[in-house]
Amino acid sequence: MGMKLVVAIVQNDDADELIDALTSSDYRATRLASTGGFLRQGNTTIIVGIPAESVNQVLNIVAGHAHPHHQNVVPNPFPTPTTVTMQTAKEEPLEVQTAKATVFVLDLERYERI
Ligand code: 2BA
Repeated sequence: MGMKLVVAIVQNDDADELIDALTSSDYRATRLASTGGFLRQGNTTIIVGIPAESVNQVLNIVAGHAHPHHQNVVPNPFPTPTTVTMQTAKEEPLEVQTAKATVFVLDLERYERI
């Protein structure tokens, strides 16, 4: 069976626990510092190369060790074109509820440890 690359974007606060859970289940994972395009705040991207039959187990681990994040976004007093669209007419804080994780599953053409 083929290989897959799971790319999971999670909140920074969830990353340690998730990495621990993946490595203790014998998955190799890489943690990348990343920044959300909407909030412009740090998040963590975790990539995991796995056999295709392990995808469901890895997604279950991600779901079990990541949490939705709730936040009120205070409008930027020096808005860029993107943040302008986040503001209401009265510039009230915008309520944002993230998912536990945003996950992409990609076909992996080749996986080697040389
Ligand atoms: P951000 O882009 O900073 O987005 C953080 C949260 O803001 C999102 O949570 C969503 O609740 C809200 N949000 C994002 N874009 C929005 C918009 N145009 N209008 C209203 N609300 C919006 P999540 O959806 O859970 O996403 C969390 C992070 O996952 C994102 O951080 C981004 O870094 C990544 N992400 C989500 N969807 C993605 C995609 N299709 N492609 C690449 N990265 C993605």
